[in-house]
Amino acid sequence: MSKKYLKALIIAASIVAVFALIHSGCQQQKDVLSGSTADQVFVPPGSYDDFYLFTSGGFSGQVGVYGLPSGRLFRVIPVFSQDPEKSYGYSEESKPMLNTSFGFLPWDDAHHPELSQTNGIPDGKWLFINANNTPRVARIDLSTFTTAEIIEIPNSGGNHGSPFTTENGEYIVASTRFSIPIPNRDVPISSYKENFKGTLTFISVAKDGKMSIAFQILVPGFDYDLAHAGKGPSHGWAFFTSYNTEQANTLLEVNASQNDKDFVAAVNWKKAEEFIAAGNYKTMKATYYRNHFDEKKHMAFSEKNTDVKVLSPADCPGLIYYLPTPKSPHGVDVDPSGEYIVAGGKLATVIPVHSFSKMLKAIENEEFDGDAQGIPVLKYESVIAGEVENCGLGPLHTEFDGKGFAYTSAFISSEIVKWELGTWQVVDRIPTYYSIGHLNIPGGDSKKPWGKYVIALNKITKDRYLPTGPELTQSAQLIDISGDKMKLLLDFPTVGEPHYAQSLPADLVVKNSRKIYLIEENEHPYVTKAEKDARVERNGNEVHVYMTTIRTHFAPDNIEGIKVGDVVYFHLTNLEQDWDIPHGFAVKGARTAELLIMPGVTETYTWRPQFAGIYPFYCTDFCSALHQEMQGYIRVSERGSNVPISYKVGN
Ligand code: CUK
Ligand code: CUA
Repeated sequence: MSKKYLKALIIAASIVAVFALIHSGCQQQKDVLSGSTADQVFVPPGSYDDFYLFTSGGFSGQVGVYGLPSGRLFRVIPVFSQDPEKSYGYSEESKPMLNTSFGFLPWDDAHHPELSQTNGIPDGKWLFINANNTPRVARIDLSTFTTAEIIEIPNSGGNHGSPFTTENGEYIVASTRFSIPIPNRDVPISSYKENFKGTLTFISVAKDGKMSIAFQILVPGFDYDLAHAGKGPSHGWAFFTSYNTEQANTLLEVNASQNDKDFVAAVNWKKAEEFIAAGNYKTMKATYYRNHFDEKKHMAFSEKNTDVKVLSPADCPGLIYYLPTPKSPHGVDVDPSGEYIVAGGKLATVIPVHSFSKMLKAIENEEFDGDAQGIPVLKYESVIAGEVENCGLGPLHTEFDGKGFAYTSAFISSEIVKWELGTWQVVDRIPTYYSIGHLNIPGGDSKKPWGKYVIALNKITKDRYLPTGPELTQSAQLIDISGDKMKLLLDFPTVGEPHYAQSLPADLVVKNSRKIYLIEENEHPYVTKAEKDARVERNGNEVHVYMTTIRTHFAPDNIEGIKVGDVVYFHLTNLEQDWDIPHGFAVKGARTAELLIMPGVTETYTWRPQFAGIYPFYCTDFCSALHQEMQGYIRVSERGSNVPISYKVGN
């Protein structure tokens, strides 16, 4: 046996040994997770997470995915912002997801995750979330934990009260935080009262998830803050809080805090459907985008829409009523029975709870207290079910445990206050660290909460964590609510600012979880389905590289004939058909993020070589014991050189 041969044999044997080791490690871990091996081995604490928690990233524009009760971060889902970790917004395929009527937007501010529901109960299919700054709603597919669709909302100055769902996703609602002229136009800001309006938007969701703007309602120019749809008896209605009924356009902290009561707008969307069917609407010109990701083609497409149906309350009697609500209310939450509508009056000393059945009666008996720009205002005494006293300072948001109790966050007094529906008595309270905004109970805004935990979503963590320079992390706190007394279990930091969160039992999501994309179903126009088809094609100064990846090499991995001035498209197809085996791709000097290509997927990376020379490329995701060997070279020649295109893998 020659020396060379022996060396090769030793290398081969050690590779096999390394694989065997890795494999047995995996097997052991699997056994531990499935509980099939006795006594041994380290079990990471919290391995048995039984809930998913989805938090909004706030100003990061993303969604955080955590396990409960461990509080461990599993994933960050990019939605409204570019994310180099997932090449979202960088790969050619994903860029169209961030198209808007203002062009490509690499960032937004995301506020409220909302799980899709069937019969008023979270079903684990989709997660919706709103972009506040440039008004949009996104739909995330929970089988892949990726953003599947983003729709822009026209005629909106800022989309905050969104994206809350009706019982079966008939609609996702969206309300304008900032009123503006509609249609938007050049007017003096001082003409606010005359020219500025708000809109309440209803987005319909098709069976396959496709979103479209069904209609909008033009409303007085207040600030519409939050929303929730009715359920059970109140199914067919949606509720929106408003502040700044003073219609101030400067120094709102003073000028929008004058009125003792602002409004909850109650909208009868079943009636709205009748008005639409009767043609009682105006079609307004408005430009807005809908972007969706095609799972077979593995790329996003943008479509431009040009008009929207708009209803005016003046032409639609019975469509909308105002419920007077103290004072500059923030959250509005409907209890599991659908009877109680709880508002969080930031500046109020009580939590006002409206009764849906009393509201219907008051409408029938016309118990009005005048109107606001033509919209009937119901009498406070006629609709109020009760007021929760001693509710803490700065009540913001309420969730429900399904056992007759409500939990309200109080920002200023930094606590969660537990109170009883019907008696309106406070029964327990627990401090939060610090300055809680939203809170969440699994299914806590649905018809059937899983009332085991409440999660506090805190704005400020001073002294709670190690300092990290001028900005400290925001945090979540996990609190046990299975007994009479709330018990703090755990604190954990969050990514971005967790305005709201939603959670649900893990099995509702796990059962649909996708492991790979089938290579034979890949319809990407630049797919390479087998290594033998890998190739490089020149077309003028455009070069298309059809490259494949499989453990542990690229094909081709030597490329020559590229010239300065070329635009090189690397279309990488990951041929793996194994769970959790993505490959990465990066080229020296390329002005984009690396790619991370899931099994069976094709992704494209654009490179404009600037200087002649040799350029290495490599896999950026540790994919096997020979990951470090997964590399290649590209030769770049001067502009006008006559080096022909050539490529190869192996000798
Ligand atoms: S908001 Cu942040 S605490 Cu955007 Cu729902 Cu209330
Ligand atoms: Cu492929 Cu590392």
